Parts: sequence; structure tokens; C-alpha cells
Amino acid sequence: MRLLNPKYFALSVLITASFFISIKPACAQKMWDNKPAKTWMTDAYPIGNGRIGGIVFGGVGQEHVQVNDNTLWTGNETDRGAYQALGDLFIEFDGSTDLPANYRRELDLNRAINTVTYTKNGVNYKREYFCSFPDKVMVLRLTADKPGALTGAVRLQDAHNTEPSAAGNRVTFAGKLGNGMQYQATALIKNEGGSINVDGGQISIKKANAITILFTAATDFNNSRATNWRGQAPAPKIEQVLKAASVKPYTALLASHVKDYQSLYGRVHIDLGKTATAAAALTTSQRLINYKQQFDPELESLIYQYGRYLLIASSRKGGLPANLQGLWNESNNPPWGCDYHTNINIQMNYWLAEPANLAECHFPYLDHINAIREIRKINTQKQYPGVRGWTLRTESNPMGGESYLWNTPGSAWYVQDLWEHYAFTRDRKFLKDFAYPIIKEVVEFWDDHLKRRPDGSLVSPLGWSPEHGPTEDGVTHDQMIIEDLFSNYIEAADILGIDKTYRDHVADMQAHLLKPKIGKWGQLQEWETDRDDPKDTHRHISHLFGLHPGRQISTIKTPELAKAAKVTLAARGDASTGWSMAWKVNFWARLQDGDHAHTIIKNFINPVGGNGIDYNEGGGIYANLLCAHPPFQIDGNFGYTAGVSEMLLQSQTDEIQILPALPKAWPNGSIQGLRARGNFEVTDMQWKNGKLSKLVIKSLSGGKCKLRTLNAVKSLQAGVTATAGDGDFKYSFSTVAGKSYSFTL
Ligand code: FUC
Repeated sequence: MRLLNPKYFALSVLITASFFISIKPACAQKMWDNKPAKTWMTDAYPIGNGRIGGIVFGGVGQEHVQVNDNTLWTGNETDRGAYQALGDLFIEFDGSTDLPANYRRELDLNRAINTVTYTKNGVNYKREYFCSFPDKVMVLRLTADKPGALTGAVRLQDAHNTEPSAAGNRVTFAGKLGNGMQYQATALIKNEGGSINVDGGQISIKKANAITILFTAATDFNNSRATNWRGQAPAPKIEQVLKAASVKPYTALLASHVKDYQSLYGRVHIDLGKTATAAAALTTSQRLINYKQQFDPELESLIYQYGRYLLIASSRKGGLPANLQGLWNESNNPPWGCDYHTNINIQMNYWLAEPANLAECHFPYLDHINAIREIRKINTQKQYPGVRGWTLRTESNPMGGESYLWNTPGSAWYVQDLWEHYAFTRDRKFLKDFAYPIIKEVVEFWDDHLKRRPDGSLVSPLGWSPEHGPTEDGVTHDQMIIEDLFSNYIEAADILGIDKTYRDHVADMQAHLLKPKIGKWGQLQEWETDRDDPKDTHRHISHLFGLHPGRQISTIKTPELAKAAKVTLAARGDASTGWSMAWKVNFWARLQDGDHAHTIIKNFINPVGGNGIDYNEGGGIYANLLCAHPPFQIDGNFGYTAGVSEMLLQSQTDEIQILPALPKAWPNGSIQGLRARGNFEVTDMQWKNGKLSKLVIKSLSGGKCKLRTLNAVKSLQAGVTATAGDGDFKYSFSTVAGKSYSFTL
């Protein structure tokens, strides 16, 4: 234990009003390539507004944007069905496949705009595409620097094979799935100069100076069981959207999109170090290939921000949660139904939401949990007659439909996010009116479902450590999730000052839960029986839930269990499928081993080629930086961003840990805008030579702030107390809502 140098007590923390905090200008966060995409999964870039999205190929002779609407699902309340492709938008030019001069396609993460530029026959062409959340349309703007240079045709293709039709300046397709769900997609084409005409089922363009395409889609899905999951028909919804958007000039659509997007994306800036200029100038796909040889921290920070970009693009308030592929899917029979996978995947999608300052984007998942409660109760009753509450099977859909095995702790893992939203935001109304009743009913499920052994201990009956090993009582994964659920419930009841008797009952159950065990090779046991195989490298490491995303195991509070978790993690190895590696970044971060977390990052940023790779052979990322399970699965992108956040800041204990797992690979850097539990925003955090050099924390709700730092803070004010930590430095002070606290080092 290091003792604090008394000089650190002498100085003062500067309290500054929040408007003095300067946010750094956004640095260039762009992905780009010098040729059109060949393959949907590996090369093309995604855009989206949380409900509709596109995968952009950027072809020259023919542009292809594969399109989705994330409400388009087969299945129903009982059958999981599958998330469906919507179709394709093509802009046919001369069909040539030659690569023209100056070709560049780029995805600008700062503005969420996909650009394609090139020079052909002396004309400079430019296309800009984005998906607007406020205007509910995908906008494609085509321009050239010579008049009359745009000649071609716009056509649509329905992934369910209805025949598109064209009328006026629109192309449309519409149909109905086997479950009765109606859908429609429409592209409205506006020309500046030249002419446009209906040409069969498409719109032809002749010698236009500029073209704006407004694409939108809808289904009759409604996120409510009360209306049988159906609402307004797609046609009038599309009519309304196009009516409003088509009277706005392109510049207005662009401005409202950028403003809306940046209000979320612009909250976090990250600098993990500089990449050599020549290396940074390469295409993104080349940088990915060079990554293992060429130190490229800017690629690491780009992938960090890409996770944030992808969440904003696939999960916006009022809509459905991000599925296994976010919302981008070209198949009607996608892997695992492109579903809500309940044993790690949908949960991982949302780990970044709160710490990476995108709490609003968390709501689709939180609302989904609320939306499926009723049907889940009915379906759960059929399987487990007489229980209160509800739970899930491994595979799920927006209507609470299901397939595959029962995943009894699934609902408890789901409702962890309800607690986390409160823990980060301190939104008491949300806790009381929304979160608490749902958390409580899941507690009641376990109250009824737990098995009491003769010795009084409580075990989850016939659990399954996901995708691994035997089905038996008391598997560690289940026990840890239930323990987390009970902790969250007890804290919630205490904060709200309600249900005291039941709260005490839950505390008693918690005290009797079978505890995690340390096995014969020092590992954390996956099962009650000490049978773990030290050579087992299975991708699921479910028994470490208590380390992450739970809070039962920590290096500070339960060092023995943390040590055992480390033994387990080391045995499972560093290379795995995409999401599994992303989880390992989080695990190593929680074990405060930044260098090992960075080793996993290096494995994660592994260029994976074409499709069809056996997922047992290990994952990585594709040239478009989407995570390869393989195949494409977006959880790894989100998990990576969460993991890097965890390396820089943690708050799962009652302290805010600053730079808990900073690797040697990032000696100098900074991050602005991370959130910590307790409703704190770390508005600025900078480090030099591996040591914290500046820290500004804004308190948004007031209350006590406890900090833990590796190197000492030099400047403290009266009222801030410092104590020797366990090899660290600890500071504790009361905060006032709205004030920023700036530490000098
Ligand atoms: C879990 C994992 C698989 C895959 C699937 C979607 O079942 O075991 O690896 O990620 O979800």
C-alpha cells in the first residue's frame, strides 16, 4: 500500500462552470477506399437512421444500395421467424466496370455521410448519401461539375419479388409477408436540369445537372402487443414522409441530418495516439491489412468511434433495438435469423450505450424489454407453470417470439440494462415508473423458480452455461446473473424506499445463492462440479459474468475471485470469434490488465476475408470494419467500443476509476465525454507517458464523487479528502449538480 504524500492535500481543485470546458474540435474520422465495394458483407459501407438503412457499394457504372427496414420480420409472438431483407436500390449509369480516375468512396463518421467521387470523361462526379432520423428518409444526392452530365435510371428491387412500379417521379414496391405484415418502399426522384421520365418500372434520367433521390420504407409493424403488433399501413406513412421531405431543399435535409447526428456523435472525442502520416494516408482496408505490422492507434480509435456511429445508425429512440447485424441484412434467411440473441449478443450491443454517451440510443432495447413482457409471461407460464414473471428462450424477435432452448437467466440479464440506465443517469422517475416494476417481476420469476437445497442454498435448476457443457443445477453463469439481478433490485428498492419486506426477502435469497467456486487449477469454476478443462477455448465465457458486465467480481473487492477469473481467461486464450474477443477486451479491462486487453484488441483487428469462413476458425473484422464472427455480427463492433471505454474509465464499483487499464501501447492520449455511473461526465481526461495529466469531471446530479487514480492528483481543494488506496490514490468529494471539477496533475 502506497501512502499519500501530504503535499497533495494542500492545493485545490478548481471548480469551473461547465461553459469553461472546451471540447476539442472533431478529428478526421473517416473510412475510405479507392475502389467500389465488391461484397456486401465485407466491403460496402453501412448508413442508417435507426429504422431504415442501406449498404452502399459505390459502383460507377451502376450504383447499388441494398436497403433495410428493421421492422420487417417474419414470425410472430410464438415463432421467432427471421429478420428480412427489404430490397435494393439501383442507379443504372453506363454499366461500365472500369475504375475511373480519382475514385474515392468514403464514410465520414463525423457527419454520417457516405460520399463517392470520381472523374470520368473530364467530369468530376460527386454523390452524397445519408439516412436522416429527423426527416425519416435516405437521401442520395448526385452532382457533377459540368451541366447535363447525369444520365441513367433509378430502379428498385423487392427482396420478396413483387414487381416495382413507377409513376410520376416515384418508383415503389409493396407487398405482404406470410405473417400478414405489409411493407412498402418508395424512391422519389428530383432532377435539376435535364428530364426524368417513367420508363417501365423505373425512372429514367436524361442530362440532369443534379439528382436528389429520397428513399423511404415502412411496414405496418407497431411496437405494441395491445395492437397485435400492427398499426398504420405503410402507404400513408410513406406519403406523409415524402410529402414533408420533398419540399425541403437538399441543403436543409443535409443540415437537419448533420445537426441531429452530431448532437449524439459529437459528445465523445478520442485520441489514442498518432499514426505515422504515410500509414494514415492509406485506404482503410489497407490499414487493416498492415495493422499487425504498422502501429496504428488512429485505426483503433476509428473503430472505437465506428461502434458509436453504428449504434446511432441502428438504434434510435422510438424504434427497435439493434439485432445481430444492427439493421443491415441482405438475406431472407440470415444466420441465426439475424435475431435478438439473448445469451450474450443483444446485451453486448448495448454495453457501450451509457459509457460512450449514447443513452438515448439505449431506449430501443429498454422499450423492447417493456414491449415483450406480457407475451413473455404467457409463453413462460407454458414452460414453467405457476411462476410469476417471465423469461426468454435463446432466440427472440420484436414480438417476443422465440426459438431454440430456454435461457432462463436471459430476462435477468436483460433487465440489468434497466438498472444500468438508472445507474448512469440517476433518472429516478425512470427507475420508479419504468425500470423497477420490470426488474421486480423478473426477481419474482427467480423467487418462484430457484431451487432450495436441504442445506438452504439456492440454485438455478437445470441451467446451461450458454452453448457449453451439461445442463445442471447451479451453473455459475446463472448464479451470477441472479446475484446481479438481486443486487440491482435491492438497490432500486432502497433508493425508492419501497417494498421493504420484499426487499429483505430478496436480500435473504441473495445471501443463500450458491457462491462461485475456485477449482483445482485455480480457475473460476464454470459448473458446481470442478470439471473445467484447462485446454478448453470455447468462445462463451459465461461464468465470468460477475466480472463483466456484472459487478460481483472485482480486483478491488474480491481479489481471490478476480485471480481465479484471470486463470480462466488466460486458459481460454486470446483468439476467438469476433464477439468473444470483444468480450475479452472488457474482461481484461476489468482485471485492470491494459496490456492484455490491448493484445486482444490486436487479435480483434484481424483482417478477415470473404464469407463462408467457419466461425470456429476465429474472427476479426472485414475491410468495412464490420465485425466478423464470422460471418458479420455487429455485437463485436459494439463490444469493442465498450471494451475500450472500460480500459479508460470504470465505475461499476462505487468509485470512478480513471485509466484503470491503460496499455503501454497508448502512452499519450485523451478522451472527452465518457459517462460514469452516478451521472458524471468525464468531460476531459488526458494522459502523458502513461500517466493522467488532466481530468475534468462534470457532475450532472450532484452527490458524492469517489475517484481512484493510478498516479496522484496534485491539486485538491478543501472538502476533497484523499486516502491511500490499494496501491492507488483515492479521492472523495461532494459535488454540486451542473458543476465541473478540474484536477491538476
Ligand atoms: C450465440 C453464439 C454464436 C453466435 C450466435 C448468434 O449462440 O454462441 O457464436 O454468436 O449466438
